[in-house]
Amino acid sequence: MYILIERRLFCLSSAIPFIINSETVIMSVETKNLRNIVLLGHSGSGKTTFAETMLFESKALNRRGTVESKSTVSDYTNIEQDKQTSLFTSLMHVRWKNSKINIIDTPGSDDFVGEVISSLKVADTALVILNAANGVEVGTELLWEYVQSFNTPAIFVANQIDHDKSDYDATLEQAKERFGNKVLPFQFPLNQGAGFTTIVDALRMVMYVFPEDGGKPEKQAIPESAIGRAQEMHNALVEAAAENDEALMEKFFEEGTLNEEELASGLTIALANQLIYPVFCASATQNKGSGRIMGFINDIAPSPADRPEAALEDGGTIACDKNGPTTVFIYKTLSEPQVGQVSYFKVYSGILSAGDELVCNRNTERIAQIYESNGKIRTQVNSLVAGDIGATVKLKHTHSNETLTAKGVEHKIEKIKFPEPRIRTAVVPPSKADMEKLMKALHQIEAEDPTLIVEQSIPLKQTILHGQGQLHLDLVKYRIEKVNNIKMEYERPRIPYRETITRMANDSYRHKKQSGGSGQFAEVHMRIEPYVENMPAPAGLTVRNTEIIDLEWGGKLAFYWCIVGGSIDSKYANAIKKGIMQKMAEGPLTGSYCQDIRVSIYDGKMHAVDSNDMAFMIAASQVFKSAFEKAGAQILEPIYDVDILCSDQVMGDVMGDLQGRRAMIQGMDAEGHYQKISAKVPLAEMYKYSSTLRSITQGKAKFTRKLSEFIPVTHDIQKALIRDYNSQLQEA
Ligand SMILES: Nc1nc2c(ncn2[C@@H]2O[C@H](COP(=O)(O)OP(=O)(O)OP(=O)(O)O)[C@@H](O)[C@H]2O)c(=O)[nH]1
Ligand SMILES: [Mg+2]
Repeated sequence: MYILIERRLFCLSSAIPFIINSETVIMSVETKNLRNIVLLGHSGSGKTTFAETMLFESKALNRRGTVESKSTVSDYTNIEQDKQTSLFTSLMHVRWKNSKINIIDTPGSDDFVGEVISSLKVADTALVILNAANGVEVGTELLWEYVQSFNTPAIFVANQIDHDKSDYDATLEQAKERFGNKVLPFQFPLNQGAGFTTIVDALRMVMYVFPEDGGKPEKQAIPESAIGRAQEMHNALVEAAAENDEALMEKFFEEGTLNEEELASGLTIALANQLIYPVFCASATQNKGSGRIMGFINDIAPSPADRPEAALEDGGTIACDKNGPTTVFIYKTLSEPQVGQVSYFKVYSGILSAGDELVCNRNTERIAQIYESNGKIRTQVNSLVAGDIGATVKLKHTHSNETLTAKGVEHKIEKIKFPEPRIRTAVVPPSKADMEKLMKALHQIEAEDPTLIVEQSIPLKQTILHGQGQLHLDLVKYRIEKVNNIKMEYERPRIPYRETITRMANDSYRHKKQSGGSGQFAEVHMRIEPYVENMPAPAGLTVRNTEIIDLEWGGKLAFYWCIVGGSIDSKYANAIKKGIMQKMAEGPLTGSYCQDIRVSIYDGKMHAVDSNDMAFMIAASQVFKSAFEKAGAQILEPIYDVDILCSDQVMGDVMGDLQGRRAMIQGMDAEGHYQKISAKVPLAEMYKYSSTLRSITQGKAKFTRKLSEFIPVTHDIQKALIRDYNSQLQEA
């Protein structure tokens, strides 16, 4: 299929205006010719620079930018250029031989793992960039878990071979050790380090010698000194290619080798099924090696149609077929100055054409323009076929992680699951006038970034942001200040404590008010006890009715109606329950949520004229408070399960720091070259943990956390918390 493409100017960033002339080009794009590649790897391994060299080598660029001169195609936003690191995924594409290769560059920092996950969702091959001077770094190991969970075929690139400290063999060994024996070298450098020029290619059995400033290499015969190693590698590749196809295996046994076509066919199967992880070498800064890797991607990497069918929300699957119903999944949105929301998508099925009307959640969206993208430069196209990745602007109703389909088609692509937040902060409330603007802006960022959660906490009386790390939260602040022009400060977030009781207590309260006409009267007798599942019925009471309520903040309220002889009409039960719930939402000790309490209403009084729902609500709330205080009231604090992955050298520092955080170490396990420490840590001790961990380990550790349980605080902490709360009440 040939698509007419009109090339125009689109300046979407406030960074540097970009101008290109209008022209019209004809390009061929068939699903089988598409290659969707995601660049992954530890921060600083060279992903963005590698993307730049791919663009340059394929002539999509005529001048190569650098991260240092803030001129790469991928890192085009001001903040990425300021920080000299990628913060958002960025979509680019090149033409190489028959293929259109879509390239998604991702940030290596663990704070932006959401960007990695959404890119892996739509990519068909991962290009894992290793820094050959550092070997396999912790960020890459963590990313590998996601590559595995998406079953994405992967190719390793040992980058920075020109680095003084480059050690290809050590990097290869580490990769085998961490990622298994499917890691298979296709190349090795002959002269790594400052004078790097030469790569031996064991697939083609040829040597590539690069000019000093990189680019197209000269092919030469492999020298005697390297032929043995090259042949050994080649044999391993031939064996790997033959292994997964009976016909190839037979041929291999008969003839002891395979021809080029057979080799390609076997390797294609092996790569697509994650039976091999090829390793290549490169220097991104010196523009050496990317051409061969793009050639391999063109020849061997799977097209979107070669991957398993995509999972749908309803449990079914959908084939990547241009004749299927148009199905478009938004994997990322980003608002940009002067443009508004840009939505990045993959066409999972059918053909998306400009002007199409598609449906998402019963809302019709007209897709007015479709773009191919190279960072901030977007080129308008008429249509994109199944498997292709592109961008559109100004969608009104459709957000990240949602599916647009042709009218009458109901299915949805299975949503991306994002990890739990790892860090929280509170926002210092701005002026009343700015508050509304701030909340709107925060919710806009939240809609674009599913790893950010904005919570307006009523019990904590704070706006809390939950994110992935300090850098992540700093980025939110930067965007609010620079894009929305609202001053924003962070402060220490309060802790969501819980309150409960430790023993049984009985109490009663009479609410009586006589003011002018009709008065208010209600008397409630209540027993409260700590609630545990399957506890025996309250001793000495006659239970008429029971209700176990799951509280929205966690834990339970067991509400027992034990009135005999009609001392309170059962029509007031709901009002009584409401009064209790009101108090449970603002606990008697510190205003925190209460949980796991059984309340039995066993006696009371009512008045024929003066009793009403309001009176019973007040009486119930009062008696709950006074009974609670008699029942060994206890404050509980949230405890998190924290898993830290770190290298041996920094383990002592990580443990020392944990000890200062009241942590309870649960275990230590070796994971490859890393240690995994599992600990239970009170949330109150986790403030700014992500920056502390980064600084004490120089970035050589990563952590995840998950709410584990609420446990009682010590007597001293409880006293201090109650004192603080009471002084806050007096100040208010
Ligand atoms: N010597 C050498 N330096 C490189 C090479 N590739 C990248 N660098 C340098 O490494 C640093 C990081 O490069 P980036 O391309 O920003 O790395 P990245 O993987 O995109 O980093 P994040 O976006 O932070 O995850 C820059 O200073 C690059 O110039 C290489 O092949 N050789
Ligand atoms: Mg980068």
